[in-house]
Amino acid sequence: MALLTPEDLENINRRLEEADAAVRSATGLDITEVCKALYKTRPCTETVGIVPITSGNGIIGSFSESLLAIIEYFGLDGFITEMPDVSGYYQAVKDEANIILMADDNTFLAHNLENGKIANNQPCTGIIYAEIASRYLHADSKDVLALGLGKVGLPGVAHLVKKGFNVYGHDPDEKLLERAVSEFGITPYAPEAENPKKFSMIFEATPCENTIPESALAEKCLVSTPGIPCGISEELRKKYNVEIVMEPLGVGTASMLYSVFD
Ligand code: NAD
Ligand code: 2YH
Repeated sequence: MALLTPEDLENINRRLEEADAAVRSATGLDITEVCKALYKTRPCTETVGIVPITSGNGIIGSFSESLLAIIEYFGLDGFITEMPDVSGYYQAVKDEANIILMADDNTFLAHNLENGKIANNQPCTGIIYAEIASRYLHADSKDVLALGLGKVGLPGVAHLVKKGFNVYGHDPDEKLLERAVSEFGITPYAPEAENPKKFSMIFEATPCENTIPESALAEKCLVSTPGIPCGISEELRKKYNVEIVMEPLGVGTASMLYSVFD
């Protein structure tokens, strides 16, 4: 699994402000409003305890600090524990955190200690980026292209199908594609077809560059993508006047937090 790097997290506040503006332009709602509409929850007076975790590849410089900046951006109080791991968890609970945020190399979770709700970053990220795509104000139909059907992409696809969208999907992993077809009834997308379909909404969740074929791009389409690096080139973005929502940590974290609020 790809790990975030300190470079991915540079200027997190500016990235969040830009993402908020992009979400507002695409959907008419800001990130918080999309979260409230999605989960029908709201913050109360929760304090978030952020516990650095040393296992596996260890502490990522600025990961915990970025999480603190993100929760403050969304108007919540929080703190980073002095000690990592089990000692940090103990301190977070003793110091009256209501929600714990912590991540190792595989799992990034939010756990609300008051109501027991727990969230995993991958599905929460997929669901909110899919929700943003589904709310595109300039959509020309209910057809959405989903590229990448892995741990982030598949929950996003399931969410779109549940909302009544027609999902066209692609993943070079045939097992994942077959699963999305059989479980969720999506239509396999074939970019090499003679008259490939164009989309006004694209949800991309891959760790690769240049995944979005030029033939799929409708003029002024929306690309909603958590993928790192970005799946569309600067050249194609300009050529098709593409609107883009893309941010490395904050949008997915907001989705996790709202999914564990009451
Ligand atoms: P994953 O490995 O489970 O899934 C990625 C999928 O993309 C794989 O199934 C792979 O076969 C597929 N893929 C590769 N090339 C493709 C192509 N050309 N067309 C279509 N599909 C292609 O990974 P994941 O956990 O789902 O994460 C996906 C991306 O999202 C990663 O870059 C990850 O770092 C990123 N991510 C971002 C955030 C965020 O907040 N921005 C949060 C979580 C994950
Ligand atoms: O970046 C990651 C993994 N890719 C899981 C996230 C799921 N999108 N984990 C962050 C590890 C943080 C580290 N243990 C720390 O600094 O606490």
